[in-house]
Amino acid sequence: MSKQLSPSAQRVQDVLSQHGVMCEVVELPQSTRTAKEAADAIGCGVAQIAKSLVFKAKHTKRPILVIASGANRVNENKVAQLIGEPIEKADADFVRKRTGFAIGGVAPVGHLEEIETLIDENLLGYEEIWAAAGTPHAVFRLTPEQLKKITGGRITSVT
Ligand code: 5CA
Repeated sequence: MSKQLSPSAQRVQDVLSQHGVMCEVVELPQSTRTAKEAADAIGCGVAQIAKSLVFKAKHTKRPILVIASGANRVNENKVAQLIGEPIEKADADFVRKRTGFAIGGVAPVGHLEEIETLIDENLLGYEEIWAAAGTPHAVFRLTPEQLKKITGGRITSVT
């Protein structure tokens, strides 16, 4: 029998189930707070970590989610071009208020509101990727196709 998930991780698990994807959220004793820590805990390459980064659009103040390969640095100018306005880094408070998750555990789904989402095309180069599941100890494995399906994100170059 699997252990009970913490409330945030369970929220992510519920959303995954609602989408009909067979993904299982796992809570690890090790920290998965950063892409590097998650890769070490899982035993995968850091590039296979789908990190969910929240930015804030400068004019409209809306959140923008960029799901990037853990190996990549997001090019903010490119994201700005794609969404049609400049962006800035979101602070911890903004991230929590708009997604419902704390930094280090932001999942690609299960946010408090619908968030425009861009997906790093480099993630499509892997059969299996891993994403955060609501806490800095929770992750789940999925395919790039499943990531596209559950987020409705636009696959594009963000680096
Ligand atoms: N759980 C892992 C992936 S499985 C994870 O969340 N990794 S991450 O890279 O997406 O999350 C860490 C990210 O949070 C950093 O890349 C950074 O963009 C952001 N971050 C870290 N500290 C802060 C901070 N003080 N303010 C705003 N953003 C931050």
